[in-house]
Amino acid sequence: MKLEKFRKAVLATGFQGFIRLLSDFKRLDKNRNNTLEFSEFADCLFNSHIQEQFSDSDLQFLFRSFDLNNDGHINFAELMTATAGELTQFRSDRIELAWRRINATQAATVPLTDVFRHFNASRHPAVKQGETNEDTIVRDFQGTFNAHHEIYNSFSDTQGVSKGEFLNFYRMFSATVPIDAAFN
Ligand SMILES: [Ca+2]
Ligand SMILES: [Ca+2]
Repeated sequence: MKLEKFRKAVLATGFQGFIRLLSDFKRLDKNRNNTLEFSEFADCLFNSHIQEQFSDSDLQFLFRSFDLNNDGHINFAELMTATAGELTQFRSDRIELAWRRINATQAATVPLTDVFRHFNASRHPAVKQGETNEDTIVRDFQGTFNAHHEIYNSFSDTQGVSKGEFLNFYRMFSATVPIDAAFN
């Protein structure tokens, strides 16, 4: 299915694929209204690393699939939802648990620095297997979280991370940063 093909193409490259998708979104929203119209969306895929796998009719189909509320625009949340797909109950419970650990006082938002402070790369499978080191994972995590944070908040200058934002980030990233081992 086309949507599955798109997800796999983005997620196959992990952090890098996702960062590219984020920067495409930002760059190709030419009229700066924080949504992608069809022409902007088509540019996004044609100019990225995954374009060659989609025909014109695929793009039309994807655009309609992404535009969940059917208003002719794809906003960032819609793009994320379509790309990340549905979480299993198990994953979603683990993400909730991590959020409660970070946000012990149950505030509406937590500072970005609190999210970073709780992140622990030492149990990441790639670190354990000696494929990479903790510094690299931490740098990737912070860079990607920051990029997501800016877009999620429409580039308004905010330091707070909401639960919705955290869940959204991890919906996308459960494939590349295993939540089970990630937070103290
Ligand atoms: Ca736009
Ligand atoms: Ca829409």
